[in-house]
Parts: sequence; structure tokens; C-alpha cells
Amino acid sequence: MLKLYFTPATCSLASHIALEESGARYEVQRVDFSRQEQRSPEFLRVNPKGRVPALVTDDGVLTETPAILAYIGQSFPGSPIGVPSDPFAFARIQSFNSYLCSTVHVAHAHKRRGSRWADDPAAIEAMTLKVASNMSDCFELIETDMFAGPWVMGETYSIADPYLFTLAGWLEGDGVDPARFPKVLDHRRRMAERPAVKKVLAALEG
Ligand SMILES: N[C@@H](CCC(=O)N[C@@H](CS)C(=O)NCC(=O)O)C(=O)O
Repeated sequence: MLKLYFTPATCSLASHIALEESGARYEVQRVDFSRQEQRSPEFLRVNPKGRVPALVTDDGVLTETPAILAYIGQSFPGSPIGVPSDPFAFARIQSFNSYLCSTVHVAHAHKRRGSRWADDPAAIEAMTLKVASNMSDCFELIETDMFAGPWVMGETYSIADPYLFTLAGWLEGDGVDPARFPKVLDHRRRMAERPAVKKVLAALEG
């Protein structure tokens, strides 16, 4: 059975929702950041990067959200989260998810994880102050150029949707008013109404 290592309020939410949408049998294991469990020897044996998400499969452990989402999508082709067989259509989804992973998530991480990039407290403070404008720029691009609507890629729901939902949920905490991005905000509202999303969020709160 698939096993997802997750932490509430992190990017692992995207993989969690995708698993629920897929109809897969899976179990979850919480990694408690307040106890630094992501750096524990037990967890580092699962993911030496010390990060969530990590998905344990019969073939080994997968890390990196775009890879996990693509794996779930390819493993459950008939589900709402199944990925298209057309190479170009699939690459467009990967392009969107890669942007979220390599640019948007990294822009966000400068708020709490500045020590990854600098030791000087003034430099860390300067990076923190830049987060709101960087996240605004990213979501401006998503809103005006990248988001097709009604779902991220257009008419068909895809593995890009839970990922956008997850990162859009960080806007307020990053000092950005989501009302500036009506399409993204409406997407967030519609995502929150999906049974799979409701189920995962209820489980995380419980
Ligand atoms: N590129 C990775 C990023 C994973 C990542 O940075 N996860 C964060 C939570 S959103 C984490 O585990 N942070 C723990 C830490 O930095 O100690 C992905 O997309 O899966």
C-alpha cells in the first residue's frame, strides 16, 4: 500500500489530495516539524533530504511534489487525477507544476527558511521582506498567463489543481491579498468544495 509522509500546512497537501482523488488505498504518517521529526534518523532513512512529502511505493520512495503527482496521475489513469497520454498535454502540466515547485515554493520558503541561503541576520531579514512582492509577481503571472480556467489546464481537472490550491493557500501568510487574483481565488473556493479536498482537510484538522 502507498504511504505518504506529510506535515499539515505544507506542500504535502497537494500529494495528499491527489491520493484521495485517485481512489488509491493509502496510509499517512505525520512528520511533526515542532519536534524536528523531519531531521530524525528514522525519517532521514525514508527521505535523506529531510523534507515532506515522501511517498513510499512498492518500487521505492518518491520525493519532490511534481514527481509524486505525476506518479499518482499515471498510476490511476481513469480517476479524476489521471494524466493525459498525449506527451505535449502531459508536458504542459509538468511545466505548470515545475514552476510551482522551483519558483513559487522557493519564493515562499524565503520567509521562514532564509537560513538555507544566508547566515547574516540582516540578509535573512531582507529576504523575508521580499517574499510578499515575489509571491505577488508569481501569482500575477499565474492569474494572467498560466491559468486556463475553469481548472488550471482548462476544462479538465488535473494534478496541477491540488498543487495550485496548496500554494495559493499560503498567500495570506505571505502578506499577499488573494483578492488581487480573482481566478486563483475562485479556483481555491471551488477546490475547497471537492469531496476529496474536504475529506483531506477534515482529516488534517481532526
Ligand atoms: N521541492 C520539494 C520541497 C519539499 C519541501 O521543502 N517541503 C517542506 C515543507 S513545504 C519541508 O519539508 N520543510 C522541512 C524543513 O525545511 O525542515 C517538493 O516540492 O516536494
